[in-house]
Amino acid sequence: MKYLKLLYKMKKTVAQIFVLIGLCQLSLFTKAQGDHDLWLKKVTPVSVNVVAAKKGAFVNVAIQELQQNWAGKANATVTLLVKPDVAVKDDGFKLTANSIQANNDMGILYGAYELLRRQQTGQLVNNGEIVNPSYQQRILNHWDNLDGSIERGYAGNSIFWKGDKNTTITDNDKKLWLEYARANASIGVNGSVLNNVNASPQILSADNLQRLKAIADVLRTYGIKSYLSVNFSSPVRLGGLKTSDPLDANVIEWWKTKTKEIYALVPDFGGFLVKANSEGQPGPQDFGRTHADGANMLADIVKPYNGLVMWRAFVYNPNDKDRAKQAYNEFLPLDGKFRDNVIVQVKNGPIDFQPREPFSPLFGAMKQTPLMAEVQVTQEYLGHSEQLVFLSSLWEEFLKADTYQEGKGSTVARTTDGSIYNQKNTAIAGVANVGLDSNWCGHPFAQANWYAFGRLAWNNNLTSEQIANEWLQQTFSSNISDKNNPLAVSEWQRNFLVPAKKIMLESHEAAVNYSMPLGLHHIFAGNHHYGPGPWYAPKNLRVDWTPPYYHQAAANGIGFNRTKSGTDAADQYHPALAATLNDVNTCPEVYLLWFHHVAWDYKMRNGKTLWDELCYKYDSGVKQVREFQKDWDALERYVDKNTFLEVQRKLKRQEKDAQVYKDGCLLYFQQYSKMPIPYELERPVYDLKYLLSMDMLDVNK
Ligand code: GCW
Repeated sequence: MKYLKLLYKMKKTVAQIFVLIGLCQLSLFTKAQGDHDLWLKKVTPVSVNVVAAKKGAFVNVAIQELQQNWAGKANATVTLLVKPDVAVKDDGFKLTANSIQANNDMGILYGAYELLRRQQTGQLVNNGEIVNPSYQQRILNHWDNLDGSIERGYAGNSIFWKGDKNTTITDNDKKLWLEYARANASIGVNGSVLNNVNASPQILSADNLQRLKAIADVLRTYGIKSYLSVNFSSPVRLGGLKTSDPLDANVIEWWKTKTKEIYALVPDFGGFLVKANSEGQPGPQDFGRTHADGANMLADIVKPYNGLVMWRAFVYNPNDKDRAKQAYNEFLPLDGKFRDNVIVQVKNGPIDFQPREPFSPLFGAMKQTPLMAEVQVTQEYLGHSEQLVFLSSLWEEFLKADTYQEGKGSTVARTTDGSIYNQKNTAIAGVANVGLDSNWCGHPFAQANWYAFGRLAWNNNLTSEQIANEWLQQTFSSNISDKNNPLAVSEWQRNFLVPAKKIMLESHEAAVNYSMPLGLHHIFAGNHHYGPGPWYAPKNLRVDWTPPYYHQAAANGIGFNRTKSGTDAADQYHPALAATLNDVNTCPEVYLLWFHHVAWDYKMRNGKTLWDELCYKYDSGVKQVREFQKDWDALERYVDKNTFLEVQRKLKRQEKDAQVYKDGCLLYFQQYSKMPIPYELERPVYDLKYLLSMDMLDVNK
């Protein structure tokens, strides 16, 4: 019944939406949009005949997409069939070169995007190929504030919220939301949390819920569910109650009424995301209750509506000896205590989206509670939207990391996607990098991170190379001189695709090298996290917000001792892995200073001292960026002028940034190592004194 009503509502909006879709496609012709159209470049379509027995809303969108973007055989007939197939899971589908079969309408639309992607990237379709999603919910988390600003957003203000103007909804807003939804659907993203996890209680005000409805009505066109982050003390701060204790009857009643109000406006509302008792946010612990008490209270309330509660495990308090241990310590004892519509959202690493972290030990360890990984698409710690860093490599490394929890091969991917544990709900989240900038993400290559998140959420087995290949081809192939000429195509692949892909695939390691190699972490400049700040330690700041807490540099060496003789964090991993990590001789060197405090003259496996190796790593990071600059310049004739110049300019800045990192970190650490920078390496170009007082965010602009 509820579903029927929803369908009715959808039909009502379908007409409006089609006008909008038309508008948004038209604008591609009327306005030079630069790279606003992302990887969905407008093509001159080849004619195609699409046949569908039943035409639901998403099937109609699929037909339109196929007709407008077909790049397969001319005059082919494509059949769309909604018919269950045992091998097809959720909104997956079965493909041939000219048919799509799926369990539901949405599967047909995903199938259409896949078929088009194969055509544009020259990948063959195997007859009867089954393409299933790894996770049921593939969600972008927007850290958008109601005033329009975005926490850790580097691409302009929010596309959803506008401060005072939150109540006016323009055609332009709707057009943008629709384009956003289409881009997401094309890569398989099916959910958006519309506001910051540091949530204002006002998000649940009547006005803002009207706006939620307006957004949800548009996003639904492409199968995107809307979710909200909520503030745990909303009953007090918005509702005027005396307490927000999750076990208090009035509090429960308040949430029930609010939830009812939301579902009356948005019948397919996805549910709540909660950051509780973390970084000053309120939570159930304020009332002596547990995270499970808080999550379960909300879960019971959204359950009748099929809603989900995503409860974040990003918790740490200033008094504990090791921040890296805290999420595990707090959440593991709660395993099995959550309702079945709660899913615990865990950041990929135990600390905080660092350039490189080992995976959080919660993955695989919580066996009776579904966990959803949270990765950060926005580049808080990886150069904002100034630096070219392809994050797919980081996420691939994370998803493929072995937890050993159920024997060898228990990768993070498999512990979260239902292939090892029998989770009822599976999901993954990415902190969005989308804003009002005309190219959405700030840096042209930051679009690739949005793309990669969606693709990995759909298929956690993809390689970064495959993803880079796809993205580059869809984004830049309009510059092939003649697409029908195989020679021109292979020339483009050789001279553009291969070198551009190389830059992307090396970019993450380069960033690690010039910022935080060998397991160093969180040695950023304070607050904005752009640039180095190993020295940053204001007297009044809690120590776990200062870099010296993390690098522990001293005369006797550098690194955080998390072994048995230190904080013992390594023992939070499965014994098979803990043994490897605990032993300095077997610990992977990429995590050396994460787990060990090591003497400056410690011998690395290549025979160099730790100090020399550190110098080499920083130096190689700088050199890699210089190579990217050269490689990029050679691609000029294959890229439109604006994009070419913008990337060129940003790479120039990235090179200066890398130099600042290298000089800042090495000169600062040298005060403790008292060893020379190997003479064969280039000398620092900055003075430490200058670097201590400069702000890289301003200086290298
Ligand atoms: O990475 C840190 C950020 C905060 C963020 C927090 C979190 C939304 O510096 O800006 O707050 O993590 O994930 O909750």
